Amino acid sequence: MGDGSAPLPVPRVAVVVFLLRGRAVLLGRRRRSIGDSTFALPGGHLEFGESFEECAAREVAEETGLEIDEAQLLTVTNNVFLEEPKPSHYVTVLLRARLARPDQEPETREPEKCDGWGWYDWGNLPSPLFWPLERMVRAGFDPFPPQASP
Ligand code: 8DG
Ligand code: MG
Ligand code: MG
Repeated sequence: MGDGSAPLPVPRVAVVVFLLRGRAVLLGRRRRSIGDSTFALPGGHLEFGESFEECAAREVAEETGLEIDEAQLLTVTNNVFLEEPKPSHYVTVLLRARLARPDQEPETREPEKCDGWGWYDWGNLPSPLFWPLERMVRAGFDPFPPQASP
């Protein structure tokens, strides 16, 4: 800029993960200015040079201590948060993954950012959901792989 004014805001890339266990997903109650006290997926900002899968594994490990496996790209959403004190815009990349070790339990590694993690049945999700997730659920989005026919 060079004129002393604040830099113009730009869109950022977020990577978030539907971590699946049976018919449940991992959600945590946010402690952030954006979406405070709503239930959201683990995830965060894509760092320079990372693949989506690397970012997913890093963010899940940083936030929950869990190791993920079989990460797969699902979809991307455009999320504009204009009502926030600091307006922001995220292009959010969503992946699904499984636990590398199915007996592993989540830890609250960033208690200043999240109250704690829990497994929630897809048919009985907690409320309120973080609105980008709420919007996907309302639209009928299903993060589970198609069932193999018997
Ligand atoms: P970092 O410093 O660890 O990189 O970031 P973070 O503190 O973990 O960021 P975050 O807020 O958890 O995630 C970045 C953005 O991703 C968030 O502000 C908005 C967007 N986002 C969605 N949906 C979801 C979601 O379900 N969970 C999370 N965590 N972020 C989401 O659009
Ligand atoms: Mg993070
Ligand atoms: Mg996060």
